[in-house]
Amino acid sequence: MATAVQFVKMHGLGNDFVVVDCVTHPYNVERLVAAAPFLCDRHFGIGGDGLILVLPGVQGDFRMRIINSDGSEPEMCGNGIRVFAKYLYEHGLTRKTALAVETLAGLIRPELILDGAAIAGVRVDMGEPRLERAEIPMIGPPGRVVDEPLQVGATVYRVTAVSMGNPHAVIFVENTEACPVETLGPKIETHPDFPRKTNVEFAQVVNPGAVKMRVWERGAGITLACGTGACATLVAGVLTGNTERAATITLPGGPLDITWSDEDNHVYMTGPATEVFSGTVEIE
Ligand code: ZDP
Repeated sequence: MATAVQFVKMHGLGNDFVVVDCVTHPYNVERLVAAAPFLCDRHFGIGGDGLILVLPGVQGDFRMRIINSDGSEPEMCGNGIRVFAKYLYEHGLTRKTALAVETLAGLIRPELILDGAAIAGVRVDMGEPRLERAEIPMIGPPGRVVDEPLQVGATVYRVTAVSMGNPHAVIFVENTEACPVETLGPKIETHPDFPRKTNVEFAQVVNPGAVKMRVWERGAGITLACGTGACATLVAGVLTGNTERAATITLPGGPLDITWSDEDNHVYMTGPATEVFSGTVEIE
């Protein structure tokens, strides 16, 4: 029996999501999860890089689940958590401007930046980056993976691996425009050294406070922005001596400000979140 599902279409810098509120509506969550590839399909469905489910929290105020457009479930989503916080506030699910949100990467803390009644942006405490190889996860001996050679076909790339809850392989390049993201991205995503696959960031250092980055996302392909990827890029920039601890990471969809605090070791991300339209869709 088909079910009518209300959704809101939102994005963070063009990284776009179908948002479904399972707090307000008693939808069958597993049926929604199974419908993610259809809902995210740009021709046969609504279209999105992922599906975000708004769920009640137990340890936190709410719980976020994110499903990639291919149906896989990542641990975290940086642009998604900003969108999630905006949704909760503007749709009346909370009056709090500082929230604790449960994710598969632990409690993540977004804070709304208000300009009068409007949300000017969202600042997120993304927690500590995980740098041990086994935490990425990546196959090999103990230690960090910083500027390490990775054989891909006939070519060796130098990668720095960072987990922001989800895995990232950051490669510094001379020019992101010249990068074959659509062909190289999937080869690194599925490289056997990454048992849970990986997101892949191609980063160009403009100066120690400014980086240009293009991304190939695990389970979603090329997207206009990746919040966890921007955080991973800044951390990789610090580990390789390429950047300061605070930098603007400019993605095809626009800039994110990222800071890796030397006080609490947490990564902080600031950027926008936008609602575009809402509607009703039928799922099986
Ligand atoms: O780790 C993954 O499988 C990603 N595709 C999840 C989504 C990450 C995202 N782009 C972000 O902003 O962090 C949404």
